[in-house]
Amino acid sequence: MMKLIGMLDSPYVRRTAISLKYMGISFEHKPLSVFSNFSEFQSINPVVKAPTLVFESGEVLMDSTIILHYAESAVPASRRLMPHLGEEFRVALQIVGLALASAEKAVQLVYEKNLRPEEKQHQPWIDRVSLQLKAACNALEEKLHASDFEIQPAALTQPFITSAVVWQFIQSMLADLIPANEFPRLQMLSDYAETLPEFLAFPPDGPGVVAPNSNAT
Ligand SMILES: N[C@@H](CCC(=O)N[C@@H](CS)C(=O)NCC(=O)O)C(=O)O
Repeated sequence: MMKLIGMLDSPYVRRTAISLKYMGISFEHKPLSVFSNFSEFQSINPVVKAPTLVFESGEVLMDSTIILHYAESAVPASRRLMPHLGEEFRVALQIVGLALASAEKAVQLVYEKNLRPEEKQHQPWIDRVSLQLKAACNALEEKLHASDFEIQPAALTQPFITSAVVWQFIQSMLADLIPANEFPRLQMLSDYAETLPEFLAFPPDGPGVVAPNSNAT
């Protein structure tokens, strides 16, 4: 069976696990941390990036977008999570792009704050990344508002899975900077998504996760 390596406090790992489950792809989840399990992770993928997908053949894929791109090609059209054509596809790509940019900026801030000693933190960089994070969240909120998305199980496709997972991550790590009440659409989506079996099966505080604000991803 394929193995998905990485901890669920990573929004990239979590969106991949939830999406694979939605697509009906069987896999074993191995919650290794890129920090506290560095050597074990390195023996599986020398680049030590989470998520990593390991095939039975031993072949390795990394990067959530690449893994999900592969997964989309491995299931029948009815189980795919991305629309394939036209306007719907373009809007889906825009939403996923904004959600991933929000995740990237949030992770950069968490790494800057948790991995660097305080005296080595660089305020201009923190300011820049904070501004980019806010811009991405604002644009994502607007895009969700403008899209026809209705909150119901059938609508939980890739753009909304990724938005919900990323929003939960941002709220758990950076709620002071990005207050939930300023983003009602994202908060509503996240509240709903977190009640679904596929989300509950892969909780952000799942196996191996130490505590919020730790650097365990
Ligand atoms: N673009 C990548 C980002 C993945 C990523 O940055 N994962 C973090 C964990 S949240 C990681 O591997 N960090 C260790 C490192 O970058 O050295 C994806 O979509 O999978």
